[in-house]
Amino acid sequence: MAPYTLTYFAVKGRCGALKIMLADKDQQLKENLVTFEEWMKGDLKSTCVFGQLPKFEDGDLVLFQSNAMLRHLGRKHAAYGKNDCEASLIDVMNDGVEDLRLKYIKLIYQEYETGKEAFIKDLSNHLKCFENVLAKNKTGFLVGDQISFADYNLFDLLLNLKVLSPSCLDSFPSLKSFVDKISARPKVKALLECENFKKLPINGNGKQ
Ligand code: GTB
Repeated sequence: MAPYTLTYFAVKGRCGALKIMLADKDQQLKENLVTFEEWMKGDLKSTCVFGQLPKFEDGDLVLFQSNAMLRHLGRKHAAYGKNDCEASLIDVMNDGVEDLRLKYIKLIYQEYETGKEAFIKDLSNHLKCFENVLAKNKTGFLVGDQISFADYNLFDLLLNLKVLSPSCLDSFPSLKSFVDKISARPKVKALLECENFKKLPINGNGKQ
């Protein structure tokens, strides 16, 4: 039996990073796909702490909030640094990824037609911050010398941003190499090439 269960819509959305991390760490995931029709009935929503999905189960432990799920799995699968200071620096990086993801989500769900050009124009300012961190650390990871949940989260977001703006990493060599290296990790590569994963839309409204 898979030790982990994820209940979510049939999109990559807020669970791309989690799926990439679990694949890379050779962990099985059971997925309960929820249709929007089923969600609209409200029964499942009423059981979710914040009225939203994803929901993640690890045995009897039930989690909501995608970043809490990443942290939980980071703790369990050696992807949360080697000591408390590294863990805190990983939190800093993950909060930075979340800030950029929220801007991306706002663009996708609220202002795609009117805001896309301005978003892409401003994107370099955000990417530059991650570029600087990677260039300074030199290990290929955001913090320390081992992969963390913040790396998986940044990687997943960069894949989405490349779909939105294919040239967005062109002036960022460290980010480009970061994406290339994580994409080439054998289990990540296998997931990215797997039809079930590939066919999932990035977002719930068809925009990307
Ligand atoms: N902070 C939370 C987290 O990180 O987990 C945010 C979770 C969240 O935004 N959940 C959205 C949700 O449950 C789904 S992700 N929305 C339903 C509701 O609020 O009632 C975005 C999304 C929206 C729609 C679809 N869709 O239609 O397929 C898929 C994904």
